[in-house]
Amino acid sequence: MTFVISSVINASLLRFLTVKNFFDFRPIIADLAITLLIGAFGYFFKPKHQFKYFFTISILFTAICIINSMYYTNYLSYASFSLLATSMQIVDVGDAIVENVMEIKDFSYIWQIFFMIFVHITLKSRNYYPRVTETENGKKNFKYTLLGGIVVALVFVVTLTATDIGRLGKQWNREYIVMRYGVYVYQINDLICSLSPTINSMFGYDKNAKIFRDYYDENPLQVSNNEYTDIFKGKNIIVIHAESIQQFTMDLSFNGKELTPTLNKLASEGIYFSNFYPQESVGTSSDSEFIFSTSLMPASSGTVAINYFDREYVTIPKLLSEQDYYTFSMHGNNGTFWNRNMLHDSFGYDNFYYYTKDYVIDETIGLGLSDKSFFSQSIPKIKTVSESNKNFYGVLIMLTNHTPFSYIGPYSDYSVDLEVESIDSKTGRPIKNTKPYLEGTTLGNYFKSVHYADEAIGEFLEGLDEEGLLDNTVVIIYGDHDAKIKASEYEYFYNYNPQTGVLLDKNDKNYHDVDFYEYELNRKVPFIIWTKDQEFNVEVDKVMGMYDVLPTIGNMFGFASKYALGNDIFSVDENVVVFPDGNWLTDKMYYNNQRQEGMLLDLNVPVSVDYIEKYCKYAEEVITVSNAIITYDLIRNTNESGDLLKTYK
Ligand code: GP9
Ligand code: MN
Repeated sequence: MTFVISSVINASLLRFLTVKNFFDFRPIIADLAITLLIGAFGYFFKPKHQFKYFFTISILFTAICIINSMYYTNYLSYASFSLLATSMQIVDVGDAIVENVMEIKDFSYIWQIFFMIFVHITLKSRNYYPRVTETENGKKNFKYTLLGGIVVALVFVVTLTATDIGRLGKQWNREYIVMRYGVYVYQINDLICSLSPTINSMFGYDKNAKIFRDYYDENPLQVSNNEYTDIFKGKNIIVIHAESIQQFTMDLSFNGKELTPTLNKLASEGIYFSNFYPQESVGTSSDSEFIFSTSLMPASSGTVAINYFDREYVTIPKLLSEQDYYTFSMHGNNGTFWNRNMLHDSFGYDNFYYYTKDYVIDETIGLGLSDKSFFSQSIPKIKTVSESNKNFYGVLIMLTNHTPFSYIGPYSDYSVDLEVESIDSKTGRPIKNTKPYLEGTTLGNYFKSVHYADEAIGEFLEGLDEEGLLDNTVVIIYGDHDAKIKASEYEYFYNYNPQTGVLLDKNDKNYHDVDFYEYELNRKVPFIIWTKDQEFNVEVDKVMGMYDVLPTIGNMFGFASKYALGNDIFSVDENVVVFPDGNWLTDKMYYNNQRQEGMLLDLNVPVSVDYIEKYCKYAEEVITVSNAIITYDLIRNTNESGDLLKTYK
């Protein structure tokens, strides 16, 4: 009883503290069924040993709640066994986790363990175990408890809809599954699904190969023909993967100084996509690299970088190799992080320059080589590449602006407090005063760090220019994902007035509350295509996702992938960005597939139920096809002739 009740309470508590669905009894019934079914097996043990069984399961269940609670704080989703291999990457960002992820509430589930011990000691002191050993019929108790569990499970099953069942099988809508089935069913189901990459590649191949064929038969490659077609054909490309830079930072200034003067300048001189969204999942940086390079979605279970790097993908480096480009990547962290040395090999880069192998470690910030040192050491390498190749494509992956952002202090003199000037009454001279605002906060450190990154990009471009490397080169910059800063940090930023020292109360009518939709929409990142001659100068505010990059720049440089799931933004009427959890965004609506509710972006432009259904179906289709490719290696397996790239223009 203690085990069952405490487990059900903890599972409910987890839902309250994460998805906040307070009034749904259905997951409670599922939690009850699972704990009864698992609890029944306790009767296989003699009463004096039963505690060990229930206690072990309680520790496991408590751990599930704690881990999921922490995970939810960071990713707004739930943990998965498929990420065990991936979690080795997270160990490397350990500081970030302790500083930013753990909260006291994550440990509120521990009471179950103490409660179990307390009840056990009480029973022992009352001589319960010897007494019950004489009278207890273990087999009978097992049977009745199991039967009880089955009846409760049946009651639960009756409440399920076809959508509920479908989503359990696919597992990408994790929030929905926990809301509907409770955390224990979710985690057991996740274990089964996580083993599925191995099991899956043995089963279900034909079904997925058909899904794949049908999709591409219905959606054949549309070769674009618009004013951007081939505009940059034959030019070199330098891509800057800007770690954790969000678009809204470009709109900020402190004390009259722009936060991102370099990005702002590039945006105003080049092609600036101001409504651009990352689509990464738990593979963060590595997912963004993957989506950018392939126009596919990230894996729903595990990560491409760790679990599926060895599949065949049609990538930008491979497509440009067809045009005799020398392709390379560069990074100031070690080559094994995110399995990059394997992943980049699989992407088809001719070379991967990294940290310990190719760079002198003369300045370390946070995870590795500082961005400024990384860039300045990269310039001569790019120069050498340019001298011996007709064209090159180089991707430079930045690092310094990585959570927890707290290392930036000594490298930044950008103030995020309020600096005010006043007149000294004695001397009559102007003096500077500082009023505390964001110094010392995570968001404040983030801003300082973004400013550093922006400065590093500026110095890099100057250095390239001095070497004449910008003359025939297109520079492409993208933020890889958001900085995963908590909503409460933004609320302080918006609601504290450093001038008056007043922090608005939550009940104040002017209080700026950062709700789910505002938070999600604010996750957008910059995407800029810039050339020194500023020939193409336009702002594109149509909503766009990372998977639209390949088709969009492919049209400009003369390549295309028939497996691309995104669109050339200049050839599509209405674009849709599908997120890995099935949520989607158009210029009219952000739809939360987890909760099956949406927000209109313009109240004067309503959408129909058909519209929502159409994009929900589309989101599901795109995620399914992408997973089929990734899991079953369908690009390789369906192209036996091996001339994958020959089918492009
Ligand atoms: C690590 C860097 C950061 O090398 O790319 O990765 P992230 O934690 O953002 O996935
Ligand atoms: Mn990253």
